[in-house]
Amino acid sequence: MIRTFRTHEIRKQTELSSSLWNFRPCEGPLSSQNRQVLVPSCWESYPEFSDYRGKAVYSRNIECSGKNIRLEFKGISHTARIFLDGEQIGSHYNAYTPFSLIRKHPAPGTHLLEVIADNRFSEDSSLHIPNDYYSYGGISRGVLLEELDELYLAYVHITPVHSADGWSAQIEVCVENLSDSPVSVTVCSEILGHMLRTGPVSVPAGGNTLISGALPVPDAPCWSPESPQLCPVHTTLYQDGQPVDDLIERTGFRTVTIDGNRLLLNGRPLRIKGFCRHEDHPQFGCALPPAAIQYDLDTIRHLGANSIRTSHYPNDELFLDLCDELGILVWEENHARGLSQEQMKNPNFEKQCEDCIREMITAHYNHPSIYIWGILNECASDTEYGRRCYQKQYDQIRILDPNRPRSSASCRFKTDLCLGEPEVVSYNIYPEWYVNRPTAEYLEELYRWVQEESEGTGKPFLITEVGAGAVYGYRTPTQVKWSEEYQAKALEHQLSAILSKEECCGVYIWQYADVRVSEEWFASRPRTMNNKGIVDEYRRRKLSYEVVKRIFESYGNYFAS
Ligand code: ADA
Repeated sequence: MIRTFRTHEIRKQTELSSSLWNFRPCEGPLSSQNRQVLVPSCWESYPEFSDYRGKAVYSRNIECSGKNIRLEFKGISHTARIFLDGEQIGSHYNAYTPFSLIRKHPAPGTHLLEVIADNRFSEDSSLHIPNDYYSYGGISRGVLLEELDELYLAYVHITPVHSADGWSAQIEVCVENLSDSPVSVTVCSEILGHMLRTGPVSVPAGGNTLISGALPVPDAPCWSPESPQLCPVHTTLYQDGQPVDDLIERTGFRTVTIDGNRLLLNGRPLRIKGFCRHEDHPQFGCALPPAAIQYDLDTIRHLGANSIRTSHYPNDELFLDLCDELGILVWEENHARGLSQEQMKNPNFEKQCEDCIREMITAHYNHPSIYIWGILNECASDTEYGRRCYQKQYDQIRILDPNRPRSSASCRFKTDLCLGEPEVVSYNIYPEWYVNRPTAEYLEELYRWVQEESEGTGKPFLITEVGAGAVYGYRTPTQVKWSEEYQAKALEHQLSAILSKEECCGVYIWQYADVRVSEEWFASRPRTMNNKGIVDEYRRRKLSYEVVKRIFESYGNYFAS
């Protein structure tokens, strides 16, 4: 299962994941051994590979008819090289964004597909570094094999627009032409029986053409956390009047706007009650199967939360499909955590961030659950060099998606230089954990600085991390740090102070579940885990679970208008 719905009726699509592949490490004593493993998976889930950091080869045969083929990889952790019959046909950096490769007219018959995945740390990798989460190895998300004619739909982006006339959909279609001559095409998009026909339009040889149009959908149902109604969008590509390709997407008719210091969802002032969640599990690494993802979403809703922050990277599309269907709001962010100015000066940093943002927004644009794009969690936003990097990434997001607000989770207490560009000001704070001060006092001092001395004055103000550590099962009436009692007490104080502050538009708890961290972090992370989950890595509830549930359930999804 790669998506929760079928994305093609015309295009022939074969799922190469949910099947066994050959696996062989490239280094070490086991490199002579071939074994069969299920893809998607992380090699840390295979016996003897729980801490393997290196390269490995995944391989399998594929059958080709002689038509063009398109291979889509939803995520390979963390650097990939792709080979067909021993010839490299592509490569990709970053575990958390999808990429695709086209091979024109492979000979009919059986071909050998090989993927070399590499999860080593090096100067070549500016974003996957030893960190307070684990960089796994493997083909960690779905793989698709598709057959294409000479023309195909690369993507279809749908923007819901609400006006006095009701709902309409702004539709942008990207048509690619694989042939050696220009071709005239027409496109038809359908939503709830309403049809938008555009063309004929010429698509240059070996190039692409963007085709846009507005489709009134007056009877569109509204998407909201309370009523997450989704609409299929079926787009068909025609050449000489014949259908040659199609793409089925989904949209949710909702608006996200800013009004003063409020985030509005469908015109109502939204209160965020959320969790930061890593894609991490002791049995599956970052390759959580659908049922494990669903379990987490059900638990987060059981806790009275309405949002998840994809800390600190774009998530699997399957996760986003489920959030769309369950009405869970998503803060999705590009891949970065806690990079210093020096680390941001890695020569690969800017391109690797730019690629991640482009791939994230191109692939995830249509998900109504995503209400905001985040960048550069706790990076060097207090330096002039850092400010230039933030500005470039905010500019890139504005071009790719002018309709969603932008933000960045900062830890630069009263020194942040990057609050002028984003629409929302967000901070990670740890009073009563890293900072031994009462939450209400610490929060008020930060808020006053933002309003009176920063460029973030008057903007929506969001707490994107707050929490405390607790080792599951460590119980003590003395309530010392790392005990479950301490975490429950700290979160009671933190959440009460933040959610009772009317100027604050919400909170994300750090974090949903305990997660594995890089071995280099052992000194400050008991069990070499980040233990700030309100459930442990096996999703066993800590004492704080009921505290969070009680407080979250005592606040609605919206402020009084
Ligand atoms: C930071 C960071 C998180 C996590 C947290 C912690 O806020 O954004 O990824 O490391 O600190 O547990 O200290």
